[in-house]
Amino acid sequence: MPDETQATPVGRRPAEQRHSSESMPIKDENSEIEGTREPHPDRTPKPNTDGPEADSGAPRLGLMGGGDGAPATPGFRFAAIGALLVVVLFAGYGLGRLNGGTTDPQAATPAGTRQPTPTASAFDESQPHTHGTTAPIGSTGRGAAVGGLSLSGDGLTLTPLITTFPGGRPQRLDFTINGPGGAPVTTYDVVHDKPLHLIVIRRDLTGFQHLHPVMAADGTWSVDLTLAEPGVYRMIADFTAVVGGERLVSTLGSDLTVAGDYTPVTLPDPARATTVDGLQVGYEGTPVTESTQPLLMTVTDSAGRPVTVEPYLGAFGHLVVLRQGDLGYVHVHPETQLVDGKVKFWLAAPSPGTYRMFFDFQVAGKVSTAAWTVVVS
Ligand SMILES: [Cu+2]
Repeated sequence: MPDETQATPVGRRPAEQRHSSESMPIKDENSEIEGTREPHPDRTPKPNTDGPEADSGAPRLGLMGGGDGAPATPGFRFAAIGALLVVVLFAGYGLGRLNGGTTDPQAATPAGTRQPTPTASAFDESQPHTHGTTAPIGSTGRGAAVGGLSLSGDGLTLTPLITTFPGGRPQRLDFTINGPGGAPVTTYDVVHDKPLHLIVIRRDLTGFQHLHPVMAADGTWSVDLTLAEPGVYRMIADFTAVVGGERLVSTLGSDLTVAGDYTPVTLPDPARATTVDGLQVGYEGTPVTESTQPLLMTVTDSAGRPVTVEPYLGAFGHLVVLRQGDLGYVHVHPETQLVDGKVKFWLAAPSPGTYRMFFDFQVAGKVSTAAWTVVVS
């Protein structure tokens, strides 16, 4: 893996170095990406009042075309299903990778999804989808499954070698994903350009980081991690392990702690627009539990002029949605083409509740993360 070890300045940074937006650069000696932290809400720019138009009209469920070049998995074409986008968004990363559509034989499993090899091609990373559920979108009307809530699932166990961190300075986070026999898994599919995606966030939904640890030959994943403030954090590993020829799409989570006085930060109020790195980012659409709805993200410069959103990690954006209360996790990818310059996701909310949505996107070669609070009724 490339060694990109130079610390970068605060703010926007080259895409190849990181994924999230926030303000504090984290030097990542061993990871390909640098993470930064989301600003605390009290430092979050005020929402614009002139955000995106209210909505996009009737949702049109349909096939999305094209490939984003993501996957290693041979191509099951969503198109083949020919029907309403079934990708169920929202279910924890796992399944999203989908399982094809209309005939999912298994119930969704939040922590892991077993995908026998023959059906591994049943999903296509190039299609909009959610990682983490096996349920076809809209099949139940009961919302999407979430991932990241358990240390184990489907015979895999997330095993952090250390879970206590000092506040405000980097420490190596090492962990393994142990297979059914106990030994660390060493074979993973590359999904969206990476074999494993790691989300770290404090329990109050501040300090979001999206990192890409690097794996040693023995299956130990490592990344330098800085947890800025005291509190309990959640690490969520999102990956597809290959075990005995089976592909296990999983999102497993563990707590990490920083000793000290913890003062939970209240989430910012719900808003449709925010500002990050000098860009205005808004969204249209309203997530509900009963159905999968479109969400369209618009990025403009500070003067409100549209800017060009570029592909990043095999897609025009990455949407991580975390539920307040348990940090239930959903990771969604957008349609493969921009829609009037907008990045279009499809999402079904897992339940009523309050969520924080994090949208990673790239403009002019640099990656930013916009975040919004969303209340689903
Ligand atoms: Cu990632």
